[in-house]
Amino acid sequence: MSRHRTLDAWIADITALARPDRVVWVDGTPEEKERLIEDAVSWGEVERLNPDKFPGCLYHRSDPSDVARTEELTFICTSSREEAGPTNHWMSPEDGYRRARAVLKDSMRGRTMYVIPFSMGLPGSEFSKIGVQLTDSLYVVLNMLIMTRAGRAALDALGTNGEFVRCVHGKIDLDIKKRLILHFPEDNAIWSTGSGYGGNALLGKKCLALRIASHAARREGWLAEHMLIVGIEDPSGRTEYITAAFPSACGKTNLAMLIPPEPLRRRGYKIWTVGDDIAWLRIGADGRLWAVNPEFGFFGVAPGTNSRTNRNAIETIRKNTIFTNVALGRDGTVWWEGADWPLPPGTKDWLGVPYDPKSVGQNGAMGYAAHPNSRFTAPASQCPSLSPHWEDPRGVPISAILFGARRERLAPLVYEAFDWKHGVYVGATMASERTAAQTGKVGELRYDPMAMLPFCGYNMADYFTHWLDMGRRIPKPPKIFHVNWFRKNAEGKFLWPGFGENLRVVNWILARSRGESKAQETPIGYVPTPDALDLSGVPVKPEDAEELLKVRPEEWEKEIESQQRFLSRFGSRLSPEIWREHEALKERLRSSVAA
Ligand code: GTP
Ligand code: SPV
Ligand code: MN
Repeated sequence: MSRHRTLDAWIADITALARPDRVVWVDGTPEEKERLIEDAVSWGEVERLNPDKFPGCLYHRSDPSDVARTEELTFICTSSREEAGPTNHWMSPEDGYRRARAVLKDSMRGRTMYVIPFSMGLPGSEFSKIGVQLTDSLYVVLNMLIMTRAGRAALDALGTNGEFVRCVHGKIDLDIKKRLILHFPEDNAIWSTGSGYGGNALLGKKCLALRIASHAARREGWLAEHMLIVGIEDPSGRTEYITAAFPSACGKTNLAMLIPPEPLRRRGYKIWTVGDDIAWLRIGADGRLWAVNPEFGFFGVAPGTNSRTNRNAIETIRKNTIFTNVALGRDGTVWWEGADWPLPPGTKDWLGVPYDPKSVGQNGAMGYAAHPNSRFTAPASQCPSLSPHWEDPRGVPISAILFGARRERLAPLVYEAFDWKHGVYVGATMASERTAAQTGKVGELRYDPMAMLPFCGYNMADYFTHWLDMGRRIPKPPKIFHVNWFRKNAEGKFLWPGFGENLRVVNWILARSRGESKAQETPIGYVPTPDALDLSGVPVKPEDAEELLKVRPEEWEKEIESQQRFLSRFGSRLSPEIWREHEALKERLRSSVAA
């Protein structure tokens, strides 16, 4: 029971429907966490890792059918289909509630239902949002305690009549046939059934902080985005912040925690992590755009993480971290593809099958020891590069916005949009190769505007219009850029070393944002002149450096035809300004090819 009548009535309603044996309120104390871990261990939901090597860390294996977001089972339940738009799956609110209630009915018999009050953003700050998640999954509770500010403080911030997002989660039996991830933005409600996986089940994250929040942000004049936030301190001691929207598993965590390459580190460059996945952006009193990270932890991709690619992440996950679907050694240590430590003895893969690197591909685990979308859940507070401003309720001022994609061809390493409107077009026509973060065919190219395709809680045509409106309303808007760390050569090798070296590109971006540094104009935007990017000591051959920055108008003419087909899906709802940008790009390409 709380002091909040509406909250209590709602909990009573769900309790009567799902019929748990017990209802337990989560208050967020360390003693409580220890008790919850003990229960989770005794029920087999998690195992403790080696207490010497990974103190306070837990290991969890998902159901094999439940290892990534299931976008085809994710719905926006608005009164009209038009409101959800052509890129979202839609269900009427009546159908949504009816189906979810039928699945949830009696499903918690014999189980405990946990009540998790949580705050996205600092509890009590004017920009934060409170949610309350009901769940029958202890694994979800333990993750929520890391990813959100959960417990007493959130409940206190709610008072006796504060607004909150009602988040109902039932893992049921993790049956994909009972899986539904439903959003009711008109009611401030989320219902998720049949999955225990991160983005499907930790409802504060993608469901609340992106889908529900983006819907609210349009009404209230701000932006909820799938973006990292990072500060770059230069040798003079000045720190400037950028945000970057990259699709799932395309490098946000890595850029947010970047380690400067040795020569730049020696000159005094430092990186300050503010957030790695979600940014809420508002116009500040000074006319600039300010960004807040509403999360409290990192839910990061494990494979590829090592002390060379991301030492900050490795330091972050040494303790109090939950590892999901990675490989597990007999000694209680973890391993994954791309780890730079030896395979532990007696390793079992993410399915629990003994892992023999010599017979890879024959053990039913897709040939991997760790699932490609295996993850760590770690407290942000443990990150060595965490910014002192990461909990500043005003956020940090943004100097540049980056859109980025995974494209083996076409898109150069970096280019700058001509202005905000053109930048919105660049974001709206972002295409990226699919990754393992969602079910579906890895590698297939798909449009993922602003990296928000799976996360926009309303019609994306209206979302583009909202971005255009924001541009008019921000007195001092950040410049917009597009980056691509993933261009490949004919042999299929990455042309760009990426990771720490990405700071070279970010430095050019920041210089351009200050009106410094040189660029050449191309039909798609400004590209650095060959001497403008500081590549000293970067292991890239001169011909590869040239290729990385090359813009081929003939190739872009094909691209723009497919952009046109994509944009046409939005019909008359698409802003004419987007079409004007499209025509202008077409014209620039035509005259460039003709010349
Ligand atoms: P979500 O948490 O799914 O939203 O993903 P994210 O955007 O935070 O992705 P993350 O930083 O975890 O990167 C995903 C994968 O991309 C990892 O396997 C990384 O090793 C790899 N990666 C990240 N940055 C780079 C880069 O600069 N170059 C290359 N080649 N790979 C990179
Ligand atoms: C993503 O898929 O973009 C993630 C992981 O950040 S999840 O929380 O599952 O959405
Ligand atoms: Mn993400």
